[in-house]
Amino acid sequence: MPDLSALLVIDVQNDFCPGGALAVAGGDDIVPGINALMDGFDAVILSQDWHPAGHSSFASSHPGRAPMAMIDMPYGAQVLWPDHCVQGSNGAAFHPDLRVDGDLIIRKGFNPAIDSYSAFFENDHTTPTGLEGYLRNRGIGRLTLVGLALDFCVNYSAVDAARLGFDVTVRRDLCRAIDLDGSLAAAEAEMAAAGVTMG
Ligand code: VGL
Ligand code: ZN
Repeated sequence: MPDLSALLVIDVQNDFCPGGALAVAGGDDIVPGINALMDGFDAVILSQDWHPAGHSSFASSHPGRAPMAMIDMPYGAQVLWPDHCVQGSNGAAFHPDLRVDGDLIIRKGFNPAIDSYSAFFENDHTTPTGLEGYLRNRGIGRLTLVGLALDFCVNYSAVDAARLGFDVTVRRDLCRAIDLDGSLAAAEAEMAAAGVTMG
C-alpha cells in the first residue's frame, strides 16, 4: 500500500475572507503560503463550502433567530451563520489568488437539512462526503491541512481524518480562526486529543 501525501486546503473562499459574508480576520493572508506549499505533495485537494439558498444553517432560515446564536438540530447543536457560500455566488468562489490547479475539489454543505463542517462527514457525523474513499483509492495516508476556519471546518476535518486513521498535520500558521465563544481553544484541545500534529 503506497503512503502518499496530500495537502487538504479547507474553504479558502471569498465569504471567509475580509469583505465576505462570514469573514475570518486575516483569512486572505494565508493564500500565498498555501500556494507555495502545493508543489510539495503527491495530491492537492480543495474543499468548498457549498450551500443551497435557504440552507438550514443560515440564521435567515429561522425567523427571529440572530446570526451566531445556537440552535438544536436533529443531529445536535448548530451555530446559526449569516448566509454564506451560496452555490454559484461570488462568495462561494475560491479567493481569486488561490491556486486552483489541484487534483480534486470536494464540495460540502449541499444537503439543505444538515451542515457539513468536515470535508469527510456531514454534521450528523455519519453521512460521508466520499473524500475518505478517494484518498484510500489513491493510496494517500498522510494529510496536511490548511485553510479556514481553524476552529470549525479545519478542526472537524482534522479530527475526522485522524479518527479514520490518517496521519494528520495542521499547519496552524496557514489557518485563521473565527474564535466564537472559546471555539478556538476547544478546537485545539479536540485536535490534540485526536492525535493531530500541530505543525
Ligand atoms: C465554516 C462556518 C460555516 C468553515 C463553514 O469553513 O469553517 N464555518 N460554514
Ligand atoms: Zn458553511
